[in-house]
Amino acid sequence: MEDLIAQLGNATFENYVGLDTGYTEMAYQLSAHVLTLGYAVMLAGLLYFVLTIKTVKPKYRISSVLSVVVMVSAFLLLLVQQQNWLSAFEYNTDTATYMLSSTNPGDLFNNGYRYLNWLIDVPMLLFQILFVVTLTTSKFSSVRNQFWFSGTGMILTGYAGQYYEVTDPTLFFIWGTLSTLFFFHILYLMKKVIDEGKQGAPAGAQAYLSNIWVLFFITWMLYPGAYLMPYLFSFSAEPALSEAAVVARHMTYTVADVGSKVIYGIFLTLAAQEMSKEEGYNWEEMESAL
Ligand code: RET
Repeated sequence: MEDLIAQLGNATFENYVGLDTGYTEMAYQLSAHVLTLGYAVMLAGLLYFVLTIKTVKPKYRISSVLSVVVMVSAFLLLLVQQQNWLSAFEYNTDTATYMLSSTNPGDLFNNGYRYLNWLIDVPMLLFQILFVVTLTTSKFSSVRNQFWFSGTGMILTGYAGQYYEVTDPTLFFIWGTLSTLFFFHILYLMKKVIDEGKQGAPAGAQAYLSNIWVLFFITWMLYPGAYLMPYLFSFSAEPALSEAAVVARHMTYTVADVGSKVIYGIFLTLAAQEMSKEEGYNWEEMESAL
C-alpha cells in the first residue's frame, strides 16, 4: 500500500485498484455500462418533464422547470464522469485487465464531477418540493435558506473528505461526520415539509407525498453508502482495493441518482396533478388545450 500511495497520493481508490491489479473485463465493462445508463436516464427524464409540464396548474410548473434544470446538469456531468472512466484505464494484454493508463491524455479517475453536480442539483431538488406543497407553519424563505445552507455544507465537506479516502482515513471520517450532521438537518427539514404539505392535500396527493418521503430517505442514504464503499468492503481501518467495491460504488450512485432526481421528480409531478385536479384543473379532460 505504501508504494501505491507514493505513486497516487490523494487519488481515489478506483485509481489504486487500476494500478494494483487492474479491472477484469466484467468489472470494467459493467462500470462503463452503469455509468452510461446513468446519463441516458437523465436525457429520458428531461423529455418526461418537458412533455408533462402542462398537465399541472401553472403554479406547480416551477417544480417541472427545476427537474429540467437537474436533468440537464446531471446529463452533462454524468457524461463527463463516464468519459473520465473510459480514458483513465486501458486494456493491458500482459495482465489481461484494464490498468491505470500510462498514456492517458486526461486525468485520473475522480468522483469530483458528481460532487460539483450535486452542488447544483441538491438545492434544486430540495427547493422543488416547496413549489408543490403548501406549508402550514414554516416559512417558505426560511426553509429554502436552511435547505440551501445545509445542502451546500453537506456537499463541500464531503468533497473535501473524498480526497482522503485512501491516504488518511481519519480525515476522511472527520469530514464525512461533519457532512452527516448537515445531512441530518436536511432529513429533519424534509420530514417537516412533507408532514406539513400533507395537511389539507387531497388523498391522492397525500399518498404520493408519503411515497416521496420513503423514496427520499432511501435514495439519499445511498450517497453516504457510496462514499464509504471502500470501507464497507474491507471492514477494517484500511480501504479495500477491490474491484467489486468500485463496481458497487458506481451502481449505488446510479441507483441513487435515478431515484433521487428522476423518480422523485415524477412523484412530485403526480402529486401536483392530483392537487391541480382538486383545484379544478383536470388535464385529462382538456386534451385540446394541451
Ligand atoms: C456525502 C459525504 C459523506 C456523508 C454524507 C454525504 C451525503 C451525500 C448526499 C448526497 C445527495 C446527493 C443528491 C444528488 C442528486 O443530484 C457528501 C457523500 C451524508 C446525501 C441527492
